Amino acid sequence: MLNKGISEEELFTFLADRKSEDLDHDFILSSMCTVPHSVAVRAHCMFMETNLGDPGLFPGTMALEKLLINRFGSLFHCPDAGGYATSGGTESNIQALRLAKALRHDIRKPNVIVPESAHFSFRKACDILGLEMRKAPLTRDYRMDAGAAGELVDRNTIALVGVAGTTEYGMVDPIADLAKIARQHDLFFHVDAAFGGMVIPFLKKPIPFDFSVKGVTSIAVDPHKMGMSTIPCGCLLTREPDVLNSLNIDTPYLTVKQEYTLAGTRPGAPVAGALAVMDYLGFAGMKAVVTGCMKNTQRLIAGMETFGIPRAATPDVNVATFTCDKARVPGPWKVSWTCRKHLRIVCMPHVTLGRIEAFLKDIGESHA
Ligand code: 0PR
Repeated sequence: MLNKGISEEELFTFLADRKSEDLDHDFILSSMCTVPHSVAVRAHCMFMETNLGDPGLFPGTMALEKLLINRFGSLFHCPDAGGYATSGGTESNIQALRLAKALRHDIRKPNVIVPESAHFSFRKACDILGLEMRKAPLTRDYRMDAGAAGELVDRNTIALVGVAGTTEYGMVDPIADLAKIARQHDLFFHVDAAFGGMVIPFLKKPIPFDFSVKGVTSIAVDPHKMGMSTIPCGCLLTREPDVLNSLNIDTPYLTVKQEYTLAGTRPGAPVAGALAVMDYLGFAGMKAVVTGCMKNTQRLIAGMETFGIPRAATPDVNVATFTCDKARVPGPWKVSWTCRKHLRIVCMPHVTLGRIEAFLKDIGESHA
């Protein structure tokens, strides 16, 4: 801590200098986050001091969280779904497995089955919760092999996880087949739609991944990814509105006497931000955003292939992957690389057609 404070001007000059060292979004092609929508920023600023950890003090903000969950419930074909706003996909996934475990406390050595492509947050969840994580292999198109997943089920299995919009390849796992397996074995079935939840419903041909599929127990979706909200905002939804109460612990001196959330203090600001974007854009506006991102993804894939850089997969959502030599990607572009060493680009809303063309021009030159 500084002994004596510094002037506001000195302070903000210092902060601005540090901020100027951050990368310009114009060149960020690797991120699943984006520049927040202007209405999200405005709403966020309005709710800066709100704390959903003690909701009785902020009943208005609490109503917004309820509304946000209702919006997602309706979008995911279960208007009565329960849920709450988390800090993102990691917390939603941890809480989903925590819930699955709480519902099967009779099982002493519980295991969960996740696809090999599952986000690393499941590793964290299993560590914290003391669960054995069984990885089901993928089929050649990078989707979870439902048959192989079924073979991993035994009497200690408490949950099955499918991903709708995988982090690395943008694929949707065979949710309907997995749901069937979950129903056969009476398993908790969590769908990680942290990324795809705000993409798939707006596709030309939406792939069933949500509560319309019988057997889906819970869904993770992140407004701070394709929902263009401010960070941090995720949501965990449950088909049964009250099932989260099995995680309740006593919170005697708060305005609510029990809580099932993981975080204590929880920001209301990004929740207001997330709802602001949804209500400002509506279904039609969100569909336009997703249509643009998907078109840009297709343009990127077509452009790369004309340079002899083949796609690694044909994605269901706006994540494009390629077989490409690392040395040939010019700076200052920021791309990412999958575990299987494929070049990965996420066509987020800030990655406009103009940025795609600029990237194609640069990589085309480096391939000439
Ligand atoms: N589930 C899926 C399918 C994800 O893709 C992610 C994150 C999570 C869960 C976890 O979400 P939180 O990070 O919100 O807890 N996917 C990205 C990733 O790890 C997140 C990300 C975002 C990474 C921006 C980099 C970046 O610049 O790749």
